[in-house]
Amino acid sequence: MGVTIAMNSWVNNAARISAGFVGGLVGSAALLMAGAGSAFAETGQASPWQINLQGAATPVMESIHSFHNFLLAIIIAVVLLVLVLLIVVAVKFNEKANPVPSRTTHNTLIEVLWTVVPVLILVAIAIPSFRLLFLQLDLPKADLTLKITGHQWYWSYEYPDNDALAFDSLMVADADLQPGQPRLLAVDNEVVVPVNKIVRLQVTAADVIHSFAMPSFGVKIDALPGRLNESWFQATKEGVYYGQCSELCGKDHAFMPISVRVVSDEAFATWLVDAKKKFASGDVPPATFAQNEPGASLSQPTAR
Ligand SMILES: [Cu+2]
Repeated sequence: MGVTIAMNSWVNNAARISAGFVGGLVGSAALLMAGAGSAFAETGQASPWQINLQGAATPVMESIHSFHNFLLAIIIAVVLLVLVLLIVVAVKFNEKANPVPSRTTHNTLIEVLWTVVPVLILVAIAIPSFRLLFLQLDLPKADLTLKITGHQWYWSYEYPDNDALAFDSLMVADADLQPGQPRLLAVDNEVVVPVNKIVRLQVTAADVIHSFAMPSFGVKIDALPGRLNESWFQATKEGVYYGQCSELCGKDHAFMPISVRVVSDEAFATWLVDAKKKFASGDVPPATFAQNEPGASLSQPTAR
């Protein structure tokens, strides 16, 4: 009896596991065939069992997606070709099937082909690759500038176009998480930007090298002390998007997330008014404002 139950549950488990495995394979195959990809990836943050890039919220990230899918198709074709060749060689030219091997050493046509075809493949990859690089690196005329400074271990943001509004953004501790706030990603003060506007990023660091990375925006740029790096994004969908520091920068490297809220123009204008009041009233440690106030002492960074 006990054995039967154990056997049954074993069989059930095995069936479930294999069904899951087959389902996963079929799902992956369907995904590859559809070339869609976003089915297994959320936009704005990572999702459980994610197997693709995060969904795109900017034109740059959309281009990264299509380039990625294009490369995937090429890679699959190359791997299948090599697999077929290996199988043909193993079946047709093994010792049993082909006891007297041919003494052929050269075939001009094949030699030209295996040189020219890879060159053509590389050229086909290089053209969209350079196009994407130019899209990322050639900054369009910006509607808004956002200055980002990496600190050990938090980010601070400035809006130079808007009365130098500035604030720090720290991770929300586990104990303080509100419903809907993702763990290790939610922050106390989110960056807010208007939808469809081109945002120029000026990225630097105050202490060590950090990296400002927003997967759904297709942005990842180093934040270096003493250097101002530039990048840009144009978020085309409203929502909250998360990113993280992507350069090992010290013991709390994993705890300096980035949260960007993309809102309508009206909501952005309202937020600006509120934020200017909020962050002018001393809610922000003086370090952020030190450079704007002559004589202000350089105080300690925010205690965590
Ligand atoms: Cu960092």
